[in-house]
Amino acid sequence: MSTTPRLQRCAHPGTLPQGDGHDERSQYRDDGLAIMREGLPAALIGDVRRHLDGLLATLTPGQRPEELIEPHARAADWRFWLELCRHPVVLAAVARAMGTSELLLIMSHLIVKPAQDGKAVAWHQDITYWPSVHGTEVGTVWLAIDDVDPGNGCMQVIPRSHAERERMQKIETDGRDLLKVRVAVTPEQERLAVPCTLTAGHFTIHDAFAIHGSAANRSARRRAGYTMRYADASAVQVDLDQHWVPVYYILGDGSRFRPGMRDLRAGQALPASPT
Ligand SMILES: O=C(O)CCC(=O)C(=O)O
Repeated sequence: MSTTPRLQRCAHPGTLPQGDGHDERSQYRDDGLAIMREGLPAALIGDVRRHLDGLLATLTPGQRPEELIEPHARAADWRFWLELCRHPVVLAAVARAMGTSELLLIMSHLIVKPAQDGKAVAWHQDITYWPSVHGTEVGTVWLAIDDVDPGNGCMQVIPRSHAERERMQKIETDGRDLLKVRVAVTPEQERLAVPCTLTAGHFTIHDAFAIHGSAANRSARRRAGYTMRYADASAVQVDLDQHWVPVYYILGDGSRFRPGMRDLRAGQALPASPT
């Protein structure tokens, strides 16, 4: 049975799926992509935009806005981004989609494609980028900060490309895209790709093996998104010495907390320092 029509339907903001979480779990498990039915409040997204504008104002000449890496650990306003990563709506959605109640926050990245000259992100699988992450159950939240659609280079995901759990070879690109490498995708796969059209505040979750990417932004509209990456703490070990940012134990009953992690479950104070 093809699941593509369901995803295409869900990819439009007016028709985000309704349900009790079962849909999200089955979409994520079967398709490698879940489009969440509940978004973040508009007032919070207004704050996110203000914080983002503040970061963009500090970019030095030559620094690309697609490369605002780990703001929850590196930005002057890291507290804001870290709190966003443990927003209860986000955590509940990730737990439902991934089918776990034990979560680590392992990374985050603001990918901002400015109007007219936003870079493409070539087809890739996230799982091949993190040598310190041992295990495969990692999901990425892609939170829309602006309204995003194919016109301004929204993310596209190839449904069910995660299913074989196969790590594909990276091939060099011409270097004009963000990653400068890609994986080989057939025309048939490309035809099936689902555009993640989202209203600001809504978000998707994709599996670390799912092939995804996005086109350059040549439109007059900015395309900003915040990716927050979560590992299932019951299935993934992170090498804390090798990992470049702190690992936060962000949801769970305490059984998967390990020395060296930071406990950031609901009710825990933010750390004194981001690193
Ligand atoms: O923002 C994009 O277009 C790509 C995002 C991405 O590659 C990721 O979230 O892993």
